[in-house]
Amino acid sequence: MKKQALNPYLPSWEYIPDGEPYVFDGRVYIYGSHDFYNGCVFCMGDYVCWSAPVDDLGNWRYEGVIYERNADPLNKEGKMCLYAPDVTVGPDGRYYLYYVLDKVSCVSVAVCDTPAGKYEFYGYVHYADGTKLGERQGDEPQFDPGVLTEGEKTYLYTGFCGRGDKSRTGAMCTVLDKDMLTIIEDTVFVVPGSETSAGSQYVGHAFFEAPSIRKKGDTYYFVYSSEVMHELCYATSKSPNKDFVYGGVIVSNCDLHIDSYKPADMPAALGANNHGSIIEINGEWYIFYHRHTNGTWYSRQGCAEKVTFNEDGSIQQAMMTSCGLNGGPLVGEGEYPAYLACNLFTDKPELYIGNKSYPKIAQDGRDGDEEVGYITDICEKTTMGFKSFDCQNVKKVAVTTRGYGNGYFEVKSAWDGAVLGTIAIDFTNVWERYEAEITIPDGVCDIYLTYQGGGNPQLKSFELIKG
Ligand code: FUB
Repeated sequence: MKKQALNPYLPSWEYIPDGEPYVFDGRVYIYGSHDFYNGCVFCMGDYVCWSAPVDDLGNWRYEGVIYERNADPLNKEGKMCLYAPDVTVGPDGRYYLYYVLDKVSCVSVAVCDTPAGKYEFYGYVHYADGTKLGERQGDEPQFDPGVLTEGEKTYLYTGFCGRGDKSRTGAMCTVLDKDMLTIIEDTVFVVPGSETSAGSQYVGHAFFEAPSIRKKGDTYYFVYSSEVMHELCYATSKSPNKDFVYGGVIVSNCDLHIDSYKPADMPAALGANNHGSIIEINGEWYIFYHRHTNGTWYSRQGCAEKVTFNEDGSIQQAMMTSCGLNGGPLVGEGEYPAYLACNLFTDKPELYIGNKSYPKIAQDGRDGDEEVGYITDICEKTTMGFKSFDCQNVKKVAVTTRGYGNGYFEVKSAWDGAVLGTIAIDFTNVWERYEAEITIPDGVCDIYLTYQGGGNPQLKSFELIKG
């Protein structure tokens, strides 16, 4: 049985940000960092991998740990974190994993014969004389490698440019030999950072981090996180390491700039840093990115949305949804977990996550406990949006809540739309289900719940019930 694909696409207790998707032998593999639920910093875990059949994107399989953090000779004690990796297939047909540890400036490489087997440490990217890239006088520190192999050359894209840091120039590209380690073309800068973007087309969207590269037809798409962090932007070129032209925003993890259902400058989810890439799966293109949970920057989860290319190759910004890889709306019947909320805001929308008392997605237990996520710290006028559902003859809606909440949920099909009905809830220390007769209009429809009342209830799920 095919499962519906959801956002986030992995189980809600898994925290894999910085996702780089690739299709190998009929399966989509996702390579990313590994955050912890309640982690105190980014990337506290070993690299793990998940995969799904290209024609069943709701059916993800855990491939296990593919690389342990202390496998790198520089990190024998495991005190450094494995930051965002990328994978490429070398000219020898083997899979090469590129990454940078959080406290060093060089690029490490590991290798494996299969996409998701046990990767083994292989070496550091270096100049012909053996000096590591990032350690030669004048080198800028290496960060967030993105890789593309063409023939015997591998293009390595790196960089991190904080606002105000004049020591950083922009995103870099360095060409490696067929051994996947030795530099054969020196580093060039391909996209400016905020300190070098003045007067360029990149102003306001200068390179921050998360370089990633894909090729579509004869065009290279350079995907990166911009200086505002929550957005993934792109630039295009006919060449892998020069002449990139700014394209636009592909996705923002707070849906900024999207003006179809809200004002463009209104954040509709809690944003923060972002990292991912585009990929073609079964003839459709998607953007993979991550969202933020638990009121912190350190518990990020992978999401994906379909992307639309215009005739000229430009990309339309994708809206955040609850059903990204599903290829269409979710079935408008049955119980859906609240952690699928793609919109979450109060009457004072916040752009960046971090306010501990703001509503958020959380889970019970500790990292690794397979506890399904829910929304906590709901306060008066909290709105939770779920997109989209194919509804026919829905006559009742139920919610399951717990906690100190004494009020009601308004049910709507637009966050600022007419109230279709209300569901009253009460204080409870266990999950309790409440239902009301509410007709949802037939057709493809979004579900919005707005809480009105006192206290701070938690929402486990909602249910669409046919008449
Ligand atoms: O995951 C750790 C760091 O956060 C990555 O290396 C960056 O791209 C950002 O997502």
